Amino acid sequence: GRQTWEWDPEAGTPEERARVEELRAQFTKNRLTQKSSADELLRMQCEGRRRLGPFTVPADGASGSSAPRADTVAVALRNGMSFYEGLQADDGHWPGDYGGPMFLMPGMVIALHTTEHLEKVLSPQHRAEMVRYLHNHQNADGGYGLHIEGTSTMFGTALSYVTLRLLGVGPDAAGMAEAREWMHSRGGAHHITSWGKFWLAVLGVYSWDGLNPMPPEMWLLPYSGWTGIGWAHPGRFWCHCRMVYLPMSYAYGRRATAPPSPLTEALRQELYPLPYGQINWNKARNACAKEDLYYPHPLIQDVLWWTLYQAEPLLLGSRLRNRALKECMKHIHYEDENTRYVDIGPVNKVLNMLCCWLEDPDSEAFKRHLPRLFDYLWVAEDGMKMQGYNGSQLWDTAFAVQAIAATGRLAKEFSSCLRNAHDYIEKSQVVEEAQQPLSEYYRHISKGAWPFSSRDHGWPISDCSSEGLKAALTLAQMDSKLVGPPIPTARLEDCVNVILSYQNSDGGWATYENKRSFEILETINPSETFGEIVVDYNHVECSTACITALTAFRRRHPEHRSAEISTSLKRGLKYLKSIQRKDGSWYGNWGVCFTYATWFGCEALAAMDEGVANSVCARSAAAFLLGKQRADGGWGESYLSCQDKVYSQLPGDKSHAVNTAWALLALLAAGYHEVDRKPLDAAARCLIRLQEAGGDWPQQHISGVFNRNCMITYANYRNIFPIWALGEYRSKVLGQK
Ligand code: LAN
Repeated sequence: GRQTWEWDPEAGTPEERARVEELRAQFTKNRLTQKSSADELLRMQCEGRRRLGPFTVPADGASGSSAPRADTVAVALRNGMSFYEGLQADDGHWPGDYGGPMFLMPGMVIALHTTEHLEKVLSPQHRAEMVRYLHNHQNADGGYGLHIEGTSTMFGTALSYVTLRLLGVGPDAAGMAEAREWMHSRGGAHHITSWGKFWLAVLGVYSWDGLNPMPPEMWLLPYSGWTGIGWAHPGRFWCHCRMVYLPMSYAYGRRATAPPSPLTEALRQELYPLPYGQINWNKARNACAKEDLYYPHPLIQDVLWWTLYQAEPLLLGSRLRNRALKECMKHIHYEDENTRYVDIGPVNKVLNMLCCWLEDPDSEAFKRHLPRLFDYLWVAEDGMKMQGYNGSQLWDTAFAVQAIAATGRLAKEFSSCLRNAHDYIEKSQVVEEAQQPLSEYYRHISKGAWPFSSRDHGWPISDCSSEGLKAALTLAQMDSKLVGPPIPTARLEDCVNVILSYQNSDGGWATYENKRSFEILETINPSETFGEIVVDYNHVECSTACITALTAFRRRHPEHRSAEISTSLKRGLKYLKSIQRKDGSWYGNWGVCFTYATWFGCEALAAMDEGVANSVCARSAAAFLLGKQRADGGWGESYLSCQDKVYSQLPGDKSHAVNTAWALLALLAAGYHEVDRKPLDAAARCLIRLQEAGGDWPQQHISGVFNRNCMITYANYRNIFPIWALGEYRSKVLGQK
C-alpha cells in the first residue's frame, strides 16, 4: 500500500509529458474544480498497459425522461468499472489524492529545516512541486486557508508564507507581498493559532514565551485514583490529540529551536508589522485572528494556562522536567516502532521525527523516520502536497469491493480486480497486538482489526475494521476460483472481537478507542481552529459501520457469540436513534455532511430490518433527503454544513456526484423505491449525466472533513460511490441480477 513519488525525467512519451503540462496549466486556471493529475498519470500508464474502451456513451444519458433504460445503466456501470479498474495498483489497492489540509506540509518543511535535512531529503523537484502547490492555493485576497477550499486564515497564511521562504522563494516573488499584507492588516503573525505559534517558535521566528504552556509533566499524572485528576490524563485523550501533544510537549519542554540564520532574521521582520523586540509575548499567548477562531478558549482555559505560565520558570530545566521528558521519549519511540515510523498521522509524524533528532541527531530512530516522510507526499496537477494520512488505501479498497459487488452479475467481468483487492484486504488485516503491555502505552487491542491505510501503519479503527470485515464477507460469498480464497473464519472472529470491544456503555462506537473521559474535557481544547478533538466521541458513521458489520457476520456465522452480538446490536440501534435529529437527518463527522451521515443512518436501520414501510425513523430520514433533492435530480451539499451544522447547498445548478450517490444509496436502503421510484430514477439519471465519456466522474467539491472545520479530499469517492449507487439501483429498482 505504500505510495511514493520519484522524479524520472524519462517517464512517459513526449505526448504524455505534454499532456501533464497541459493539465497543470488547466488546473492553475480553474483551481476549484481540480482533478488529480496523478490519477491522470496512472490513467495514461493504464492505457499503455491494456486497451481501455472505446467507451460507449450511454445513449439516452442526457435526455430528460423519467427512468433510465436498463441497458443505459449497465453501460454506465461497465464504463465506470473499466475505468476504475485501470486505476488499481498492482498490490490491489487504489492510490488516490488524500490532500486538502494546508497546515501539514509546513510542519514537515520546518522540521526538516530545523534538523538541517531539508535539502538532503527533498529533491529539487519535490521542492519545486511544493512551491507550485502553495502558489496554486493562494486565495485572491493574498491569504491561505486552513484547507484548499477555505477562506484565508492566519494559520494557513503565516505557515504557507514561511514554508515558501524555506523552500527558497524570495520575499519579493509573486504573491509574497500580498500574503504579508494579509497578515499585517490583521495585526501580524502572532495572531496565529496555538499550533502555528508552536511551529513558528521551533523555527525561531516567534518566542516560546508567547505560547501557552504544554508541560510534559502531564504524562506523570496518575491515570486513575481518588484525586479525580486522572480523568484529564493525556492517556484518556482522543489518540490523535494525545499523539500530537506528546511530541509537542517534549519540544516545548526543551524549547527546541532551529539555529538562527539570516533567513530567520529576515522572517522576524517580514511576519510582523511591528519590530520583533516590541511584541508583547505574554499578550500574544491568547491572540488569535478572528478568521481562525472556530473554538474560542473558555475562561477556565485562560486561568489554567496563566497558572501554568507562572509555574513554567520553575519547571524548565528541573529534575522533574527531565523525568517528564524521558517519559515522553519512551512513548514517542513506542509509537514510532509500532507504526514502523509511519506514525498515526501527519502531525505527529514530523513532530516525532523532530524529537528523535533532538534526543540524538545521529540516532537510528531519526534515520528511520526519513524514508517514511515520502509516504505522506502526493503529487497532482496542483503540485506536491502532504496528505492527511499515509493514504486511505484500506478504506477505499473495502468500499470499492462492496461497490463492485453491488453490481451483481456485472461484477463477474471484474473478478481479477476483485481478486487483487481481496489480496490487499487480506494482507492489511492487523493480525497481532502492538507491543505489550498495551495499558502502559494507553493502547486498545488491535488483533483482528483493519487500519485505515496500510498494515505498516497498523492503528486499529472501529469503522475500518467493520468495512474490512464486510468486504471480506462479501468476497467470501463469491466464487473463490474467481476472487481468491476467503480469509479464515478465525480471523474474522478476531475482528468481531475488536468491534464488540469498541462499543461504549451508551451503545455507540467511537473511532480508535473507547470513550475514556467526559465531554467536559473539551473545555481544555486549546487548538482554536479544531472542534471536538480531546475525547474520542461516538459517531453515527462508526456506529453504523459496526452495526452493519455485525449483522452481516451474524448472517454468515450465526453460531459465533450470537447472544452478545444481539445485545450489542439492540443497544447500538437505540443509540443511533437517539442521535437522529428532529428533521430526520444525522450530522456527518467525517464526510460532507448531513447527506453522508444520513446514508449511514439509513444503512443501520436497514440492517436492523427498518425501512420506510415500518419505521418512523427511516421515513423521516427519507423525507429529509427528498427535501434537499435539486432540480437536476441530484444532491449537492457544501462543506459549510460541517462547520455551521446547518444544511448548506452548493452554489450553481450542477449537483455533486458523490453526494448524489450517498443520497441515492440512503433512499434505496430505506426502501423508498417501493413507495415512489421517480426521485430515484431522477438521481440515477443525474449520475449517468455527470459521468465523463471515459467512464470517470468529475472531481468536484471536497467531500471529507475532520474536527468540524478542516476539509480533506477523498479522490476515490468519485468513482466508488456512483458505481455503488447505480449498482444498487440496478438491482433494487430495475430488478436486474
Ligand atoms: C481520519 C481519516 C479516516 C477517518 C474515518 C475512518 C473515515 C472515520 O470514519 C473515522 C475517523 C478517521 C479515522 C479519521 C480521523 C481524523 C484524521 C485521522 C482523519 C480525517 C485523517 C486526518 C485526521 C487527523 C486528525 C489529521 C491531523 C489533525 C489533527 C487535528 C490531529
